[in-house]
Amino acid sequence: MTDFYKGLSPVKFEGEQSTNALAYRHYNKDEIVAGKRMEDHIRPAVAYWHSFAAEGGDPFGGRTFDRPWYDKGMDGARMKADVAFETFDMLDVPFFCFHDVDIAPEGDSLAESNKNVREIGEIFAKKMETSRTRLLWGTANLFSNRRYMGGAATNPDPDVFTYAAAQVKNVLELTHELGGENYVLWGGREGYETLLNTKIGQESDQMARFLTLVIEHADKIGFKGQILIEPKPQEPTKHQYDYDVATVYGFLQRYGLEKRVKCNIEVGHAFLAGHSFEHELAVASSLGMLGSVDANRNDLQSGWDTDHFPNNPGEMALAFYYILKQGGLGKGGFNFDAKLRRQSLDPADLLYGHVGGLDVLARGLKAAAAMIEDGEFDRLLDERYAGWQSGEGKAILNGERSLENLAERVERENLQPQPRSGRQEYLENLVNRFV
Ligand code: XLS
Ligand code: NI
Ligand code: NI
Repeated sequence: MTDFYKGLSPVKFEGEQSTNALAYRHYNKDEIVAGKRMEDHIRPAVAYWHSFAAEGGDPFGGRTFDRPWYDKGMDGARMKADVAFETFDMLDVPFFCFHDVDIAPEGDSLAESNKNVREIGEIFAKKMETSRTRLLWGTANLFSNRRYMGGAATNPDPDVFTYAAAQVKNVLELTHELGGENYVLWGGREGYETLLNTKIGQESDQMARFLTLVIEHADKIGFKGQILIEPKPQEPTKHQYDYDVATVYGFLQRYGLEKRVKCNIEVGHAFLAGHSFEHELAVASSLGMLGSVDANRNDLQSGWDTDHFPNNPGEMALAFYYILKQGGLGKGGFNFDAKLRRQSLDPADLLYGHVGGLDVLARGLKAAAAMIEDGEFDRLLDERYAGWQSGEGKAILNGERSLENLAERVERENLQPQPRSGRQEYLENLVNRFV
């Protein structure tokens, strides 16, 4: 044990009446909601990077946090792993996620970097023999090092593509060995700063080739996890190719990969794309692409990916509505991908962020389950589209009517469609009844 959380006790569920800031008030992992344990619905994960590698810096100033593992090379990485697993225990969470560079320092060559990553991977494997925390997903950081400034898979230089591929091979294999349930590709710098130096079509082909290589290698090593693309419209590049769920789907379909890949949808990325979080979930779910979630939101005034912990139960209720309607996230889960604010210096702050976030997720889940159980919402939705279930509506959808047929019918029956209320305010109130 390190003394990082000295004086603090593990977070437990104490119920709504509790005033203990380090207790769950709504997240009760074993409580059955809609036929399943709460934990099995949410599958929450701590993000290694924001929780243990972020330093509180912003564009105007560097590090504000003071962690005992900073600047200590591999010794620091080992201490960081100790504190990470202590954090998972303190929070009693079933999952974590990492990038290669979060867990171990980069070396002078890829061989050395990979060796460092592998060494910490072995420590993880050892800790996972006694810890109950599992790996939700692994990923490679293909965006921080300056070699990737012009992209990784989409770089104009094939050597950069090659280097990135070698990096992914290592992390994919480690993810597999650690029993990871997913592998994530977020297109860090897969985009452009200016069209003046960019061939879009060429870069798209490169990106598809890269993804295909990843899928082929996953198959080769017997990785049964889900491969996920995390859409984001901008930041760090001015324009990111994986703009939103619909764009990613179009890309995958164009290269015949849509059956092999799903999406990891991040709340804040949805906002940056000019959508709501639930829009992205609804679109993904309708396309069979809803795989997993990054639960972090943005400061809505900032126009930036600020990675705040979730704090809006209403938003999460709508999210869980789509998740429950599709029968859950399967291998996916809710990765926090959230970081502490620059002034939140204390170890306890790391716990507060996750405790509050998990309680918000639990409230959202319970509200959505109640909404579905009540049935009014679904009934109204079905009623609105009922015309398509039989008769003329069904015949149109089945391709049994031509434009001529339809025109004839309007004339024959002197068709006068009657507008009906969309009842938006009523529906919004209905949702709030359960939140
Ligand atoms: C950045 C992304 C990143 C991915 C993992 O905006 O959210 O953190 O989740 O590479
Ligand atoms: Ni993310
Ligand atoms: Ni993000």
